[in-house]
Amino acid sequence: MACKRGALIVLEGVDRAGKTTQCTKLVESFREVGRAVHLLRFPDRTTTIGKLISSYLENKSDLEDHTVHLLFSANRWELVPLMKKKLEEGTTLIIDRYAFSGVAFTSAKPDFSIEWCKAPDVGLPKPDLVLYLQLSPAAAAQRGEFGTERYETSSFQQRVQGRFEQLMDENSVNWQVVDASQSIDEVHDNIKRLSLSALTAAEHQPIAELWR
Ligand code: 2DT
Repeated sequence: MACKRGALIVLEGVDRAGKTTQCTKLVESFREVGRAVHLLRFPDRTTTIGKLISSYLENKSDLEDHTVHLLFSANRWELVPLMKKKLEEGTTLIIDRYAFSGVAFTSAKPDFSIEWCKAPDVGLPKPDLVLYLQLSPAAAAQRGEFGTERYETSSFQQRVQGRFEQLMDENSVNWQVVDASQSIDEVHDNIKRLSLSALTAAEHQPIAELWR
């Protein structure tokens, strides 16, 4: 590799852990120090597939559970050429949710195994760092009411959290748990420190493949 590539950094966690706020702050702080950085979020609701997903999440349409799982995965794959191009140009990608949300949410439904849920995402660009913003159900409840989208109930979110914990047991992925109950600035400082060291470690490594 001629030039240093960018790092692929993912933020995961249950609803209201502060992922979106922290993604924005991380992008801003990388820009301030002159790093090339690009923000992505999944689902990307702007594409044709993303619009189908968005309508499903807003309860405006129903989709069969396996089908919607595969659409979420397809919505990542359709962005892979762009992701690879950016990384190879030296741009760091900060991503709000990735395949781990895909597996955690679908496998929280009855009769879905983690193994089945992972299969369509095997081979995606592998994150150099996955930051898991950890928040207890009690702390999440203090942050106000859930929204009105599909999956936004405390019983479902607790099952999702259990699935994330199972995924984090695997050490093939560089998981780092961040205590999301701290202040926004404290969480940001932790995330920034972990991200900068992932950036340096990734620079001379080829882009790996997830779960392969
Ligand atoms: P937000 O747009 O508020 O993050 O909500 N989800 C997400 C899945 O079920 N599968 C996936 O692959 C991904 C990326 C999590 C999006 C909702 O969609 C769920 C919450």
